[in-house]
Amino acid sequence: MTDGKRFYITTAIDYANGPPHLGHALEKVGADAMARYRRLLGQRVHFVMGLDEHGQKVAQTAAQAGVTPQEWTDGIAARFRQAWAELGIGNDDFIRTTEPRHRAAVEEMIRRMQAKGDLYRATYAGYYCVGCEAYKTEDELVDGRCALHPGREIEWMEEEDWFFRLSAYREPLLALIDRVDPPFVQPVARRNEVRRMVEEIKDISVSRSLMPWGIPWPGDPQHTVYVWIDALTNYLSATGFPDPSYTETWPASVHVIGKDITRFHCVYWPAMLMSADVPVQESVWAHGFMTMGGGKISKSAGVSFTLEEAVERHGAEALRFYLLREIPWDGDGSFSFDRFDERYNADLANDLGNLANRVLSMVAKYRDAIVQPAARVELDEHADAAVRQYRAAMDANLLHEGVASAMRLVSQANASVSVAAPWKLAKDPEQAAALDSVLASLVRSLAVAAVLLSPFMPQRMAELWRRLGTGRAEMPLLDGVGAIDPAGWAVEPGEPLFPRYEPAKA
Ligand code: ME8
Repeated sequence: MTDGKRFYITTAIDYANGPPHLGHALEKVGADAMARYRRLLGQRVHFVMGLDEHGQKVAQTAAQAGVTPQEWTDGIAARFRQAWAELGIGNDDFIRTTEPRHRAAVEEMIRRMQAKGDLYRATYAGYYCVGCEAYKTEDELVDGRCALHPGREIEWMEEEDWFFRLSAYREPLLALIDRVDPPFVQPVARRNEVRRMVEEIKDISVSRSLMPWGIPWPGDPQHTVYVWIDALTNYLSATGFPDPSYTETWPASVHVIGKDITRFHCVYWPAMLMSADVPVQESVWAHGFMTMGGGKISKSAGVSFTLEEAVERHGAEALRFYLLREIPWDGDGSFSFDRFDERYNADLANDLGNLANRVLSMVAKYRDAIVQPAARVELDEHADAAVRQYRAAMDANLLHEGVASAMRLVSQANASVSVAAPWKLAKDPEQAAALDSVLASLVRSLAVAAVLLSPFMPQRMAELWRRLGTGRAEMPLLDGVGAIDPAGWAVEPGEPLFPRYEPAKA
């Protein structure tokens, strides 16, 4: 990321063949937390999400529903937008691959790749998995089916297509993948896998004949553009490409995607960009997979609950918190309602919620709700250390460690309440200054925690910030957190921030 340039962050654009599920949600809230963290650093952020609407899988689903593909995707797009709004995702744009601005960008990419001499006609004969929307080789099949979509029949395809001379980019791709600073493939643990993909690189078919639901191939309308070539270009269309102003946003700082689609983002996409003489994205962050009961969460796996149900359990903000605290952002994890309930009560209702409640009530009771000027105590040092640990974790995109460092501060604050016993200090007039210090350090720790947790729970933390009575509507940037001084704040105790969850008795 260069100074002055926007921090441009994107997520994968989900297939429009079904409504959003919890696996999609994990990716979107993670990317949203990354975007919000960058804003906390004072960077100019541009955050784009969207929907992958073309291709055989979507066309088949629409046909089964008895509607046109466009009618189908219009309905699905509305559901996706609504789900992301309910989860408090602060994206700046939402791009649909059926939009004219996207088609113009795809056509320009094809034109440039063609001008480079990288596109040629040849016959493709091989397997195609509609679930992956990808070509498969014989040795990728398990019992004659796609390993990721065993419920689907694999298709045999034989047709004359347009091919992309991907193999010509082997050396520059290897150099890109081996780059140390900044690493292109992140987390770095995924680098070798991608390197092997590049070592075995072959030219790929990039058009489909007889597949009407897609962007017509420029100059050869019998063909449509292969859906992955179409979809990947969304990152560029959202910047206004080919209008020259696209360089105000492009290259992307990071594409946030799942580990199942690294081949497309770390091999095909940079090669397409090189071919089109467009700068390559700066990095790819490939998060892991969330499972439920050991199984994959996706439409094809037949999930047993909806995203709405997960949101309803304890609210959208608690779901964001749970997903990003529980599932390492650089690896895999599992979702369970039992664990969600446990985390909600332990971390949010007890640790954070009770802390806020107790501290605000004590300031109200002992100091007429006004925080007094006071000397720093040990808890203030813990708060400063938490900010440093948080920053190191978040700079490395380790969101789960970022949340954990904020929650450690919350535990330290709770421990300091038990040790200092403000209710005893309040009885002794000689301890007035000590009581002021304890209360001020607790309020300050809450303020620091509110800022650190704001990328994870933006609305609840804004509410906590308001109740701290800071006198300023906006939270400070991360750099200003160390200087937070709560003297003079007029706190407002109120309803619990996170009411305790009591499961209905059977
Ligand atoms: O792959 N856990 O769409 P998609 C974590 N349209 N992440 C998950 C997940 C899970 N259980 N299930 C899915 C596509 N994802 C293409 C992308 S981008 C130009 C085109 C993630 O709907 C998945 O890894 O199958 C991907 O990043 C995103 O959700 C969309 O998956």
